[in-house]
Amino acid sequence: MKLYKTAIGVLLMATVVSSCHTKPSVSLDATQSALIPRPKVIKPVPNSFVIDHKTTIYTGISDEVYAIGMELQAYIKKEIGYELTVSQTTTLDKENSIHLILLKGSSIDKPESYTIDSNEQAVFIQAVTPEGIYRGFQTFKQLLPLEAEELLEWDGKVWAIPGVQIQDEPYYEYRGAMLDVARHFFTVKDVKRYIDLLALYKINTLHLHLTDDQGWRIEIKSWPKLTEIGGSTAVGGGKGGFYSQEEYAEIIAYAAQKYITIIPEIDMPGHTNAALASYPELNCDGKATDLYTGMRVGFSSLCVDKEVTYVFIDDVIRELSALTLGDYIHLGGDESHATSKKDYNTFLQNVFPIVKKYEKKVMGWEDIESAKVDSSFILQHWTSKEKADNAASQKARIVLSPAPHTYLDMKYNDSTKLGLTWAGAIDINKGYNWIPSNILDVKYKNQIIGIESPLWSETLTTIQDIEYMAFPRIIGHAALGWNGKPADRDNYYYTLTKNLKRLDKKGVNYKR
Ligand code: TNX
Repeated sequence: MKLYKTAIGVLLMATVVSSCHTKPSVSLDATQSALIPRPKVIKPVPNSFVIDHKTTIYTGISDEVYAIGMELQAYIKKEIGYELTVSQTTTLDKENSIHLILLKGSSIDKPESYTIDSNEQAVFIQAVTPEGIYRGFQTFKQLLPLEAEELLEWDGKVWAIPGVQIQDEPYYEYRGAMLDVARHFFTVKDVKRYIDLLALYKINTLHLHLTDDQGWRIEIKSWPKLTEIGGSTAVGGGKGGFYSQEEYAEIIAYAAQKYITIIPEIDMPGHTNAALASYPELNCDGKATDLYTGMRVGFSSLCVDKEVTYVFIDDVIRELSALTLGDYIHLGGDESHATSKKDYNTFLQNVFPIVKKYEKKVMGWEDIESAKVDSSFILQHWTSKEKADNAASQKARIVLSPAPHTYLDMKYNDSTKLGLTWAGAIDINKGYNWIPSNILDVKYKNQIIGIESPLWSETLTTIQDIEYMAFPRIIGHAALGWNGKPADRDNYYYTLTKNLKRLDKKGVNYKR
């Protein structure tokens, strides 16, 4: 028996069976890995799989799975320096190999389900979709110890994944984050960094709040002033910014590689001052408003009676749909206090068919239920149980973002410098300890498709701010979405604390 040299090694015992050329036999305990979200079934098996420089990754012929194999290769290279061979084939030889296997149909039925089997000889990550393999790859990374260990009498670093059989699938199909890039603008690089972090916890949707009173952040070629004027500032009067369509497409493609769907939101008829300041004709009185850099809500409205309003929306939805890979366009619809109830419903009934015309479906905040929705809609609950229940009674599918649990822009506690307070403080416990299926009337339980964590950016200006407010609370939301309910609290805290060391390594500015 040899002990590893480093401190964490105290837990890890290894037997060097023979010379330097044979892999050491290592026995790690899979139940000690800090896996978040927790897989449905974990069965430890005795012997661990040791990665060495001769380990080969087999992906089969699928280009998508091969791309995941390449990402796995890059990860191992970065962590321990071994550049493993990635073979776009399958093999019967199971010696010293990691297999990403795309199954054809099978008892695994949800698209993101996967299994991991690892033993002394090989590791198998199997799923019926590349997406499932990708989710399994995230678990695989969490199974690996944080650091490769220098093992005495072994020529090189030892990095081993515990022997284990895992069967896993998500409880909810929709596990989302929302980022407000309108109140303050965040660069493509910032958004990619956020995507990287979300993917680690199997979040599969990123809703981008692209427009609001303070800024219009997506280029619309047929209405260029939206970004020229409307994108030129931000809360507090900073310089603003926007994504060109090319940059936006780059974000979408980047997210897609991590099996994250981007849902764009163009908020309307309220939250539209940036558009109203850019084009006078969108205002009922024909006069452009001033740009707005404050934090009030509910004062702006598109002009419901003007034909040009719908020409404008048609152009925006057409250009945006052409860029959108997912099925949904989010129309906002919240806090339209400057639009009469009647106008609000008329407006939305005019706009819904435009989204349909471009072969997309409508997502909106729960408020849009008043305009009549159906099962093709996703409505997002944030504050009114009554509206969310009404939406569900019209057969809409529901994403839960109850503000008192999921609003990442709420302060953790009184001493948090960033953030707002209107929905109350949200500490780790408040964020994690709630049961999604209890939020709506119980008869609508099956219409809940998942949860989403909105991060409004009135008070946030940097990626460090984003990281601070999102982490670690969003990890709890990701776990809730995957597991359907919170785990035992002590167990969760223990696992979370351990897991956060991975974020330390990435330099994430999470709230300690
Ligand atoms: C409410 S949540 C809003 C946003 C604000 C947020 C601040 C929702 C649909 N609307 O306009 O940014 O509160 O927490």
